Amino acid sequence: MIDVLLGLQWGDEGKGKIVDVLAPQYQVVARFQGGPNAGHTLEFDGIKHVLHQIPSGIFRAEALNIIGNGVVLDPIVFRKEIDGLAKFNLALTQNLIISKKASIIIPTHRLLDAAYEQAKGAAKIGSTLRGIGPTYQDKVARQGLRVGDVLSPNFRTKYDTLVAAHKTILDWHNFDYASVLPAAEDDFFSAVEFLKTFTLTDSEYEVNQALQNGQKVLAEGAQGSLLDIDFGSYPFVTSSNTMTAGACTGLGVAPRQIGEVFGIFKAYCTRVGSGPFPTELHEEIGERMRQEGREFGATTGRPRRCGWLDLPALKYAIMLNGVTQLVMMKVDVLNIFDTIRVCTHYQLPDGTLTEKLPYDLCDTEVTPIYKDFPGWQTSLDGIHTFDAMPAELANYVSYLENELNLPITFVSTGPDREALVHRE
Ligand code: 2SA
Ligand code: MG
Repeated sequence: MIDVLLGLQWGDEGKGKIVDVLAPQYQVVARFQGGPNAGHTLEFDGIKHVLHQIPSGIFRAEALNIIGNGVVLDPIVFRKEIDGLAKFNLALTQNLIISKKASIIIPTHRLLDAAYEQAKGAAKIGSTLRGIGPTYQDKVARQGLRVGDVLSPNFRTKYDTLVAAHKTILDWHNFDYASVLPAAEDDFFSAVEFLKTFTLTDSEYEVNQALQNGQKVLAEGAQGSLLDIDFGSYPFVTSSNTMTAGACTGLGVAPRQIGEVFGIFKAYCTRVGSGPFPTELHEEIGERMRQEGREFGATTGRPRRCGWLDLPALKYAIMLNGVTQLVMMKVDVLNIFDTIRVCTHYQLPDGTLTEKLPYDLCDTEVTPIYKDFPGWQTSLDGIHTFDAMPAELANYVSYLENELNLPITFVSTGPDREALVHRE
């Protein structure tokens, strides 16, 4: 079976840490969507490391890591990531393979991302400007470049054709590219040569062979369910399917092969980029949460918007993903609060209460209805069992399990690999 691990909110739930913790049980760890927009943070042995495109199983020597066909890969970022891993002495060329069917981000995709955002003005998505949207656009338009193309003698011609099309759009937007493109292209083509030193393959065969051999595969989601292109708060979403279903198309596995679905959520909510966020805290309390949780983009450094846990949104994500167990992250960030709030319902403008996400969350002003819990206001250091938790936290966790109808099998109490409560 292939297990899936994904974020149930707007990303940054702490997926990287949990993949790293679970990886020893898996022979294969695979990314199925997204690209260098992701920032998956891992901490161990006093080292903090951020991964963008490389699966978070890379630090476990036994695991084969796959960058799947659903990913959009930037060769320049890839080379930087590999360079950043050099000090860890990992057998990277053996432990990492890349789908030939993954899409390639080229320098003009980044420029287009910036041009589109600029044109939107105040309505901008708040994209990470990593070229994600334009690359998926070209994939769907059936004109994109794929990793396998770099092995073709026609690669340069294909590239030039695509860039010519991009330049027309950039010209139309009056967006300067002449001053930056030549240097970016030099960088790109040398990074492509570097990419060729890795195993580029039809990784759907590898994944299915592994499953047939009885190996365990973990699919690692990026961003979060509420940023999904179909079910997120459109248009303030990313350009891929961030949900369980995306693991099937993004790796080439059949839906019936899906086993456990680990749904990762933070004990509160954050969102980076624009778009609706019903429980957002604007005042001093949001700022305290941001500082305490070190809520700044792992890729862009942007401050993340912070707010209380949103159960209607969480229930929606659980439903869409078929979550089988929950993982609750960053609980220690709430140590400082005397009251912990949870949004149980939304009140619509006409006064009715709902547990469902309205179609037009962008235009409908919903008022969150909260239930308050007393905080535990104590450090959680050294706590590794549910029994050792402060009563207030135990109470809060069991309330959520009841509401969400699922077990919370891990509770994370700090960034380090070891700061974790696990219930068998
Ligand atoms: P994009 O770049 O086209 O995918 O942006 C579209 C929206 O998706 C959001 N998005 C993210 N949200 C949270 N975390 C992400 N990764 C980085 C991180 C982000 C960062 O781990 O912190 O460093 O700023 C991520 N990637 C994309 C984005 O904010 C837009 O709302
Ligand atoms: Mg992140």
